[in-house]
Amino acid sequence: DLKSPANFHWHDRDPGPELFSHAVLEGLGRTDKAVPFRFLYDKTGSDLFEQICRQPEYYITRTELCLLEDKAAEIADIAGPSVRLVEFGSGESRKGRLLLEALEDPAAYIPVDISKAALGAAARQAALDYPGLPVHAVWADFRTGFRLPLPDQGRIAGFFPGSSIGNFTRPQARHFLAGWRDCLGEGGAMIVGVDLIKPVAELEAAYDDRAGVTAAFTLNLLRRINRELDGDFQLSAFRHEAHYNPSTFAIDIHLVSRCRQTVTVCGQAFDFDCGERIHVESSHKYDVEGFQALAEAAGFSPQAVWTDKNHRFSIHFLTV
Ligand code: AVJ
Repeated sequence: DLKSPANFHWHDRDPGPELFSHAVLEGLGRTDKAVPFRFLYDKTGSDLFEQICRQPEYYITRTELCLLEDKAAEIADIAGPSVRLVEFGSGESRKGRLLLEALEDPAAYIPVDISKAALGAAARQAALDYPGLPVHAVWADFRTGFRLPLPDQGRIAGFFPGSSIGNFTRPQARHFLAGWRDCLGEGGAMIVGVDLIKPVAELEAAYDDRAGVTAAFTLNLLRRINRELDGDFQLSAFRHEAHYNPSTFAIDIHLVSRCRQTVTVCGQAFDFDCGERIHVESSHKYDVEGFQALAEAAGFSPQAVWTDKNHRFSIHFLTV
């Protein structure tokens, strides 16, 4: 293992490999086949996701980064001094570090991610670059609750960038926020990046880029099942599909079987009709008022909101 600086701490909350086989066998056994989105993010999946973020059609990452750069001082001003910053889905920690740079005297940085490789590298680098700042890397699935390793001083600000909250349905998002509201306690804050509702063509292009990176990202799930669960998926027999559902305000991503076929995973057989789909991810979109109403239903008060001039993306500052 790499030698770590003294201000670096590692916390292992991984749910473990048994859950992958259980989720896949259970999910493929259903009439509406589905695999939870968290399993898209193995090492290859996380690398592909970083590549998605650089595709011209995928406006989310660059729009949010610009907005953060623009507004970091205002965000830091509302947050106040000595904040303990908890970043959910920290990835390369680019966005968290933007905020850390702006915050007055941050008391701790607590990146949380399900990709062990990305988390380890990014958190260790942050610890090296900010030697006075305690960095607590938490390897966990933030959908499920987990104990936060918290040094005991300062306001807690949860930071949930990238519209990762869009992976949840609206009731799940409310439940997630309500759970953290209780965990943050009085004075706690939540800074949430939320993708905005926009014309369908723009949304669908963002989830089906011309270079095929998003398709490769989705199909990587089958490669992972083949490798880790002794599966025999033929990747060429499935295709990536991303459609906007106007009744749920969500992009729904599926793997679609190109033919009638039987696939084996962990010695169990699963039949697919031609055109039968596996749901792998959804990305819910909000308008500003809709997200504020959801936050209020979860026990937060909306303090401030910023959007870019093209109204593609929003950053909300919520307090307990
Ligand atoms: C990580 C949930 C923010 O929904 O935009 C992007 C995931 N999947 N392209 C999103 C994703 C395919 C992404 N989030």
